Amino acid sequence: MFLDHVSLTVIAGAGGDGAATMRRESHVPRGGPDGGDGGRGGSVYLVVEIGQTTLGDYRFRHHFRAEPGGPGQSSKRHGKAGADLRLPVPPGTVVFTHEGELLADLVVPGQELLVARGGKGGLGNVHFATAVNQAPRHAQRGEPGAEQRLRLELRLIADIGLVGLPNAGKSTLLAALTAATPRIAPYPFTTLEPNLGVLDLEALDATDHRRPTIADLPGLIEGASAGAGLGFAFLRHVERTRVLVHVVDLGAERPERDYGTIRDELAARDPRLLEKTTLVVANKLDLPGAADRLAEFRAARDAEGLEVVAVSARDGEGMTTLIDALARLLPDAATLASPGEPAGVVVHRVAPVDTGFTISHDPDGSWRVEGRRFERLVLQTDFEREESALRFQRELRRSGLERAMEEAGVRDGDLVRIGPIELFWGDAEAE
Ligand SMILES: Nc1nc2c(ncn2[C@@H]2O[C@H](COP(=O)(O)OP(=O)(O)OP(=O)(O)O)[C@@H](O)[C@H]2O)c(=O)[nH]1
Ligand SMILES: [Mg+2]
Repeated sequence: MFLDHVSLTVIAGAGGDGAATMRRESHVPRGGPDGGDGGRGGSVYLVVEIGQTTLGDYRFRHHFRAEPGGPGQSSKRHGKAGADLRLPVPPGTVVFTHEGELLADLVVPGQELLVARGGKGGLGNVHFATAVNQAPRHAQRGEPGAEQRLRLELRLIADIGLVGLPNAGKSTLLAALTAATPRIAPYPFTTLEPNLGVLDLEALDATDHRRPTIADLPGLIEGASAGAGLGFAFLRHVERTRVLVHVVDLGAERPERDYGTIRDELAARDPRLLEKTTLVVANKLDLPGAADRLAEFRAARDAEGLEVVAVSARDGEGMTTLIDALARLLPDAATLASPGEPAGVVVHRVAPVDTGFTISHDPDGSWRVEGRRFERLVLQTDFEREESALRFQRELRRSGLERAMEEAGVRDGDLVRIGPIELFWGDAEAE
């Protein structure tokens, strides 16, 4: 069974712990903290790869974990960074959170989406030495890696989509138009997953270099839009094609009704599908009675403003006319080369920047600052470097935190906790 949507859990690597080691060398007069930082955990990305056409890689495995960062070492050595994990997905993969929120629409080969960020490495104890505490035993633990449950849905990006009832001859038509070799059989539901082929327009017109892709979709039946048959999962692919080719079996008794069934299903899925550029292919013209039904069928389509091309896919009859019509209906080469609609739309959910903070005074006389921005800031600051520490101070001033702290009554030398870090207020400038 063709895999059209999958659920998976991606887990980034945790950051390595910072080390809390002390220098102990006999010839060094005073020891001191020398614990290095933990390495960053590996992140998980989805990467669009052109060779991929299904989500089959994720059929049996649903959990993917990137490597954790290594722990920091003595002598200020940093832990090794965890390797990132890149999961290949086909173009046309739409990424949702488990809750159904759209994260991204991946259409361009090479496009990458970060789905779980690796944890930051913990800071080693070298960062926590202050004028007051010169031998801190405190080191940060690595940040846990982000974990996310995702739902991936594949919406094929084909230029032309073949739709029709089962057995109408869609696969036969794909085989007649392209080098694809889909399974063809005299019973319905032969095609269980989309087949793709490339139409070589140069074969007919040497100056036409376009190479549109054609998707042969599983047959739709009445009720497909409500989940009947296999077709439902594939209706979503139809939304992305530039031209719909509606294949109708004129060898069957009631082509008008058959045609109407498919149009109704398309409309039930999305009424805009009826507005899509559509070419109607009247197939199996070689069968007895088919030619007699053609005139009436064509007249009805004329009234709707739809073009009909009569063919026998089996015998290859009418293929030139059909290719000519497709060449006319398809967009120019430049547009064709760009991804199908929604053209290149990539929606990344951007977390709102949280600049707020709260200050509280603990009973033991210490202070606590809470606020995502500052918790990150301390994690990113290398307090051992004077330049970084000064930049950190400037940031506190610029953000208004310093003033707010002073208004709250903080004094030089007070202990201030921000996230997992403890600082002594004002000591960096005192030094
Ligand atoms: N006589 C005749 N038979 C055809 C023609 N085109 C297709 N067929 C036959 O119709 C049957 C169904 O063809 P398929 O191409 O498998 O039909 P399909 O629309 O792909 O069917 P599903 O995959 O089940 O949706 C096969 O036996 C084909 O050989 C045609 O032009 N003339
Ligand atoms: Mg088929």
